[in-house]
Amino acid sequence: MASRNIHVKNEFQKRSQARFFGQLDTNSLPFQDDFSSTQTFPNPSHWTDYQVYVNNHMAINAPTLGVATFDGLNEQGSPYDIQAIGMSGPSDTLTSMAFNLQNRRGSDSIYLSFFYQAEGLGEAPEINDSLVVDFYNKFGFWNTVWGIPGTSVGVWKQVLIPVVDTNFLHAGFRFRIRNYSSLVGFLDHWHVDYVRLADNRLYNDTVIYDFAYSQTPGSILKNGFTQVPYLHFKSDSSRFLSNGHQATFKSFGYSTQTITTSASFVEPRSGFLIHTQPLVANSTLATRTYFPFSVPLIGTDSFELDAIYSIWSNSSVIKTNDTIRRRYTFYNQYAYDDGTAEYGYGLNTNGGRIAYRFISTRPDSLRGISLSFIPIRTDVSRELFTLIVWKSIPEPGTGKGEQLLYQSNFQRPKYQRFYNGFVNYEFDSAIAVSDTFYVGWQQNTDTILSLGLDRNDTANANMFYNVTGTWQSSGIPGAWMMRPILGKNANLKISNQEITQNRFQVYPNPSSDHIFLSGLENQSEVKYEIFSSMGQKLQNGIIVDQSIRFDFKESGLIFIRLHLNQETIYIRVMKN
Ligand SMILES: [Ca+2]
Ligand SMILES: [Ca+2]
Ligand SMILES: [Ca+2]
Repeated sequence: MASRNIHVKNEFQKRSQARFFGQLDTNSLPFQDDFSSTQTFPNPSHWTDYQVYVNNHMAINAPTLGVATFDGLNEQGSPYDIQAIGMSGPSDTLTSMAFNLQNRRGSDSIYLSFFYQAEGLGEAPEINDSLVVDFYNKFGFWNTVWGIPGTSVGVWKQVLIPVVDTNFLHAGFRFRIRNYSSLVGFLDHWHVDYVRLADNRLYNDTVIYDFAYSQTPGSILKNGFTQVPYLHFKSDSSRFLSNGHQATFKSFGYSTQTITTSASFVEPRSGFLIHTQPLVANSTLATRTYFPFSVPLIGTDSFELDAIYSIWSNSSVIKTNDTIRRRYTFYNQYAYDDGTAEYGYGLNTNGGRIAYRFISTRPDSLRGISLSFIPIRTDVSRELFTLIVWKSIPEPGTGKGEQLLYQSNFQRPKYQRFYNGFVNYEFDSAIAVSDTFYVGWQQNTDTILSLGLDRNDTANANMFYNVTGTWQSSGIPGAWMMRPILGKNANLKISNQEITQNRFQVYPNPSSDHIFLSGLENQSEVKYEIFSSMGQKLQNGIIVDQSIRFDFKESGLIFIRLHLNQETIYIRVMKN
């Protein structure tokens, strides 16, 4: 699996080496990073490597927006060594830039601190796994100064480590956090947040001062949908819109203040502001309710909506955690999942079946099923299953019969190269569906197929499995990453930008002067255009060496439109 990504890896190595030799480029005290300024990769102006996964969905109740997740996957989202079953070894490393501590003394009382959580919504690290901290000494060696064995106790803890030993007080001091884990995949998770290195601290200096978002805001859609087909939404949006939703922020350290927050709804391709709603209230009112509004349908067959929540306060220390986004897509799928897997789901029984219930608000054509398999423990891409569509199944307690609509034999799990990629399984002919229908499979193996399980959402009321001959409700909380594809249009291109961003990784993001795009290896002559969030064209050209160098000054959110062989896609980048 790794060989497909050699070019990407070379780019990473180049960048890592450039950082390593560019040691003039130092961080200064006080230093803090709460992983809210970037997605997927850590901020390259603070860190010299790219192995941790920066995200906002793997931890439970993170201190602030964004955590660095350590697991058994490398920076390309592939297992370090899928053959090394049952072994624990060094996995992800997060290394700081250098700090010049040459003229510092022990009495400066410099401490490193950070918060960590084991497991979260992932898989608990075992006792022979660990999270460790190393300091780089003046003799050029790494010394391990702290470590903790794996645990399933998932409470957030803060650790403070003194930097007083004179061996560490030198011009090229660096620290790194790393983990030992299973090397075979998406396992043994640790989450790290709010890293601080500062002087004049005490061993009990645990209080931070900030206002921040952490949790994903509530949904504007009801019945657990994260995506709805465009024409279904258009025909009666009131069947899908909730009667108000909530977003919660956190206050750290300060006494009560008046805090303004806002919810804004933006069409991301054009930057068109559809609706905005400010709220002014006491900071103790952390959970705020935003009311429904009419959603205009922009576009003819697809539409996206970004809900953007912001905190407006001069007391907020880290500004990048003052804004959180949630995206809604209206195109050709129903979805209960948020597009990010926290866990793998599967049955270990040959002949086992799963069925996912959907209720279509209008008669439509089912074109296929979109599935996200995640690499975990074993590569199962040679195993077989049968895709199935049912009109009805005997749900527990209903007495209904089983009625098959379609089946397609000899399917195999296919992986996308990065986290959370979906693969479309197209049917050879469209299936007419209306009202209730079920999509799922029967597996022809005892091996767990590891379908992505989104644990930020729960759709268990719609999830059924059958290993004994009797259909039962699935009790493992979450939402399967399985989506029916509906519509007249047989062209199954995916318009969801989140997915696009997973197919085409962009780094660094945010960036000030250039970006690299991976995932374009098989494309020739890719033309691009760059637009501001207001829709103004800033630059265009042809992509050379999978990179784009910006030659405009505008900063903020920009959109890059790529013209590929079959499709046109948009990628969103934050430019500094
Ligand atoms: Ca954070
Ligand atoms: Ca903040
Ligand atoms: Ca998720």
